[in-house]
Amino acid sequence: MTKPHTLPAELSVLVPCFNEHANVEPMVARLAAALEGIAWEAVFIDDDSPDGTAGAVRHIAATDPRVRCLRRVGRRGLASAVIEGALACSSRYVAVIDGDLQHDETRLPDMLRILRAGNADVVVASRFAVGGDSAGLAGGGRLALSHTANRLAVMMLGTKLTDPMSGYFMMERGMLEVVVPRLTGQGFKILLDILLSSPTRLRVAEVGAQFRARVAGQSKLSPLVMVQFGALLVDKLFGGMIPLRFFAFSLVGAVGVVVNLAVLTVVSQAGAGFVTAQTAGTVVAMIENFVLNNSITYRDQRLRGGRLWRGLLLFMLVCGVGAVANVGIAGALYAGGTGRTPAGALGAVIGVVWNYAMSTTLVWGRQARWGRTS
Ligand SMILES: Nc1nc2c(ncn2[C@@H]2O[C@H](COP(=O)(O)OP(=O)(O)O)[C@@H](O)[C@H]2O)c(=O)[nH]1
Ligand SMILES: [Mg+2]
Repeated sequence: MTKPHTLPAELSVLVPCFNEHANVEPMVARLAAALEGIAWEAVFIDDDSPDGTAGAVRHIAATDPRVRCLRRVGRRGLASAVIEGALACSSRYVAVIDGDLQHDETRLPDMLRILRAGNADVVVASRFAVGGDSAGLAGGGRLALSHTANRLAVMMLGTKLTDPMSGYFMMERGMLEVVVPRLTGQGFKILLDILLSSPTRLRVAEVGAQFRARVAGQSKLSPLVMVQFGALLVDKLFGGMIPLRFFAFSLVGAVGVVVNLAVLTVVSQAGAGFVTAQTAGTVVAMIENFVLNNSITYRDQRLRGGRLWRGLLLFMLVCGVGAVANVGIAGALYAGGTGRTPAGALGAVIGVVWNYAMSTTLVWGRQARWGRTS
C-alpha cells in the first residue's frame, strides 16, 4: 500500500456496508491502488452489522487516516446511509460504491476526470453502457427484474440513461447537499432518487463498468427493497405531495376491508346474526391492520413487547373514533342533500385521514426522519 497522503480529500468514496466484514480490507486496498495520485478518503457507513464490519473499518482507520467509519445504530437503509455519509464529508466530490467488491473501482479516476473537466454533474458507472458488464447480476430473473425497473425509471426521468438504478456513481458534493432535503431516502435507489428530486436537470455522463459477482457475504436485495422502489416512483410521480406513509396506510386499509368482508361472510354462514358477524369482521380487520401497519407502514418505529399491546388498544380506539366520525359526517352530508356515493366517499376519506393522523402522532408517534416522505 502507498504511504497515506495528508492533504484534505478531493474525493470522498462513500461505502455503505451491512455485514461486509470480509470485504473491508480488500476494498481499502483496491481503492488505494485505483486512486493512486488522488487525494481521497473512504467513508464506510455501517448500520451496526452483527458481523463487526465497523470494527474491521476502525482497525484499518487506526493506521490509515484516509479511512473513516460512520456507525449508525438502530437504523437500516442503503440510501439513508449514503446521504449521511455524504453529509459527513467536506470534499469537492463524492463517489458511491458498494462495499462488496462487485463494482469495478478502477473506473473511479475516469469518472473523476469527467467531473473535473466540468462535462457533467453526475457520472454513472453503467452496467449496460459500452464497456459495461452485468455478469454479476446472478440469474436471469435478477437480470429481467433489473431491466424492467430500468425501463420504468427511464420513463420517469425522460432521459436516455442505460443504468439509472446503478449504485455506483460520482458527483459534486455541493450539488448533493442541495438536493438532500428533497430526497426520499428510502431503499436502495439513491441515484434515481437524486435524479428525480433535483430542482435543476442534472447533466449525466455514463462510463461502462463491470459488475462482478459477489464473493463474500450476501446480497440484501429483498421484496421489501422492491416495494420501496415502487414507493419511490409513486412518491416522485405525485411530486411528493402525498406522504409515502399515507399510501402504505391506505393500502393496508384496503386489505382490511377485504378481511372484514371475508370474516363477515364466514361468521354469518356459521349462523351468527349480522351485527355479531360485522363486529367480528371489524375487530379482526383492525388487528390485522395494526399488525401490517406495525411491520410495513411504521416499520422504522415498530412497536414491540408491552408497547405493542398498548399500541393495539390505542389503534382500535383511534379507528373506532374514525368510524364514528366517518358515519357522522357522511350521515350529515346525506341528510343535507349530498348524494349517497359522494357522502359515503367523503366520510370514508375523512375517516382514513383521521386514522392516519392519529396513528402517526399517537400510536407510532415519533417524528419523520427524512422530511416529508416518512
Ligand atoms: N449501511 C447499509 N448498507 C447496506 C444496507 N443494505 C445493503 N447495504 C450495502 O449496500 C451495498 C449493496 O448491497 P447488496 O446487498 O450487495 O446489493 P446488490 O448488489 O444489489 O445485491 C453493499 O455494500 C451492502 O453491504 C443497509 O441497510 N445499510
Ligand atoms: Mg452487491
